[in-house]
Amino acid sequence: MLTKSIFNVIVPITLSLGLAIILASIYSHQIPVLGQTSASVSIVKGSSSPSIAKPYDPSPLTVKPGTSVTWKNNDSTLHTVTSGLPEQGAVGTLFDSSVIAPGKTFTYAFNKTGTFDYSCTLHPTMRGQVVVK
Ligand SMILES: [Cu+2]
Repeated sequence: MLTKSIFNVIVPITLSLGLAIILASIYSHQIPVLGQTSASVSIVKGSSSPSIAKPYDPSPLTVKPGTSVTWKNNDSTLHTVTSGLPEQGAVGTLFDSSVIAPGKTFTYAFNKTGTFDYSCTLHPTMRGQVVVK
C-alpha cells in the first residue's frame, strides 16, 4: 500500500519534470528567434545625388552578430548594396545585391563582428556602413 502511494506521487513528478526539461530546451532554442535578429535600412529617395548626406539610412547601423539586415530601395532608380568601397578595390567579395529595382529589397545576414563598409556600384558617392558587435 505504501509503495503504491509513493509511486502515485513520484511518477507524476518525474513526468512533469521531464516535460518541463523538454519545454525549456525548446524555448531556449527559440530565444535567438525572439530577440533582435533583423534590422532594415532605407535606400532613400534621391540617393544617387551627391548632396544626399545619408543615401542609406540609418548609417552606420549597429547590430548584433546573427542579424539579418534588409535594404529597401525607396528611390525611383536602380541601386546596389555591395560590400566594400570602390577606392579599396575588391568590392562585392562579402555580399552583392546586384541591381535592386525600386520598391525591391535585399537581405544579408551579418554573422561575424566587424565594421562593414558598402557602396552602390552604379553611384560611387553612395556609401553606407554596418557595425556588428
Ligand atoms: Cu545607386
